[in-house]
Amino acid sequence: MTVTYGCLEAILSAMLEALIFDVDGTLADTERDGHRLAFNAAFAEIGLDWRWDEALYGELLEVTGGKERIRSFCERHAPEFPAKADAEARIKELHAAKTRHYVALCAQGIPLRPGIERLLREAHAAGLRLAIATTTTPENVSALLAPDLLALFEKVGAGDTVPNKKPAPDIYQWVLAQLGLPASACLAIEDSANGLKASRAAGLATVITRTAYTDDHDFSGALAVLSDLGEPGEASAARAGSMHGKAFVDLDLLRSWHQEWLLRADANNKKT
Ligand code: XBP
Ligand code: MG
Repeated sequence: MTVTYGCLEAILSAMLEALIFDVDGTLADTERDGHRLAFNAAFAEIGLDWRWDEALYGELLEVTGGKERIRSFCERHAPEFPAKADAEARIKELHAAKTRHYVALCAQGIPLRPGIERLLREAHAAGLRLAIATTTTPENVSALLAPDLLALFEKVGAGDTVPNKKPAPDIYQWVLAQLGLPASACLAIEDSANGLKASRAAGLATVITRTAYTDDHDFSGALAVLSDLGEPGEASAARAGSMHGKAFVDLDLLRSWHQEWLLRADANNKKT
């Protein structure tokens, strides 16, 4: 592959301008001890004998969006429910109760994943723009993040802002439009196959930090697949992608991965 100097210069000058973070499973490991417990608390409050254990919830996570997840559960496990005339209204009522319980759980404190606060502050201090692209509701984002961390995000794309939830690219396309940036100037951080499909369909280079629920997902096309972002003294384990000799993910490493991605994209363009 011959890369002309001018072309290489153009590629290398394409700065990384923004980081776009997923929320659930990425900023914090919220699914098992947050959302799942909130769903069960809502079912109990409304008088339904549904209980989502960890194994069932892992299956149900294939469907993104709380309302969509309840509907999918009903179709498979409670077929009499969606047949009711007021099923949609009752799903909305259930989801509103669930969100109340989730916000209460967040108030007790759900810890951020390793490296998240460190990288957010490092990136913000270096002038990178930060945004969120999530399937969960805006109130859940505000409940999870301390005000000073939430304030670092310029745009929050969440929940029903877009008609199609992940793995559709809609929420990432909405965030890119709000930022006024091309995908090539940004990098996404995700935890799941649905999230990766969404970010890649929006043209974004994507770093994966796996969770117990997503450990066996297909992460083909990710820039790197990591245990987490790591911390000084708490090394990140890379299942795919090179850490370039670093023990944890910092802005310098993200910039290196972004450049590698641009060069690969340019080489692929030349092949076509
Ligand atoms: C994960 C989701 C969300 C949560 C539940 O979102 O799919 O639906 O599981 O939250 P992310 P809601 O894109 O951040 O990984 O009940 O508010 O949908
Ligand atoms: Mg996620």
